[in-house]
Amino acid sequence: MSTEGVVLSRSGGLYRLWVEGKLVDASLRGRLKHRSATKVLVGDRVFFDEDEDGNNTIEAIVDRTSLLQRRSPGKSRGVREVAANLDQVMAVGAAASPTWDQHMMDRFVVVAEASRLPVTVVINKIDLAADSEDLINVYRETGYKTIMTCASDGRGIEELSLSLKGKISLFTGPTGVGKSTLLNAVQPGLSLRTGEVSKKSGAGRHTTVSPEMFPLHAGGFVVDTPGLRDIGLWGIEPNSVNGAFPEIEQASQSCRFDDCRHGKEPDCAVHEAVEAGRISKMRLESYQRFLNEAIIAGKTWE
Ligand SMILES: Nc1nc2c(ncn2[C@@H]2O[C@H](COP(=O)(O)OP(=O)(O)OP(=O)(O)O)[C@@H](O)[C@H]2O)c(=O)[nH]1
Ligand SMILES: [Mg+2]
Ligand SMILES: [Zn+2]
Repeated sequence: MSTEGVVLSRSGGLYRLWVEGKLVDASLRGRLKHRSATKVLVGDRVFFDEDEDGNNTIEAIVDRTSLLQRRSPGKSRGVREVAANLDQVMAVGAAASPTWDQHMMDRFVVVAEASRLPVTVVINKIDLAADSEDLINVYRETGYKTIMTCASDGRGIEELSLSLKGKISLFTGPTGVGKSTLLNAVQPGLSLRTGEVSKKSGAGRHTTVSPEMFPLHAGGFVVDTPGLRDIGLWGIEPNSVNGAFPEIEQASQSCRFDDCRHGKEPDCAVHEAVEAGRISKMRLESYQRFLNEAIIAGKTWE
């Protein structure tokens, strides 16, 4: 008789499963170890058997409802599968320390869109910057769900907890922005390791080393992941890029040309919206940059 469990984490060949409120360690059945076999990921629902010696072996993976993938930056072609069966992605940035980088946030949003996952933009460390409200407004105006947090004084933590309740959520973003600290604030018993931001470079130091999922008392699961320095968009469908910029898509309906790239074309409604302050100039820059990346990568692929 097989038992069903959820994969919380992996360490070498050992998988930690959550089985009706208990932790169980299991390894893979031979055929699941093959290179061509589907990799077992954090968030996967699996069936396992226990032998007479008490060793647990994962026999099968249940069909996934979603799959979050990411690409390395630059030209390397590896696609990484990050986690399975997620309901949503929380893209976390810091208002300061490390310095806020809107293009990077836009990238994380595109990556979630490309895996067809709903994304919430979280801006943490609002205690360290006076302009946090301006940073988040850019996303509020796009229609994305947004949350402002301060893990150190608790602002926004209740709102964050509420949006995690009953769902499987993955935290992603640059290193050092406070993903693990936020999760500790949501559920203090988690005791996740958190790092110091280097005074010199202002950058974090990769305190979290591999994706790990945790059950929430309130219901649902959260996945903490290691921060990324950069993230590639090659091979991503231009449509996924479009999907991550709903405000630009909407305005472009009124451009004179159907195929307007919002460059130097006349009567470009997107440019008009930027000039009128209704669309962020930085967002348009991200959009154009990412579309170029996606299209150029698509061409070299054919
Ligand atoms: N001032 C301030 N510091 C914070 C806040 N949230 C986190 N920090 C600090 O930021 C540093 C990095 O936090 P982590 O939680 O380790 O960051 P992380 O995003 O998990 O980093 P990686 O695991 O490397 O991806 C720690 O020193 C935290 O104490 C906040 O809201 N305000
Ligand atoms: Mg961390
Ligand atoms: Zn246009």
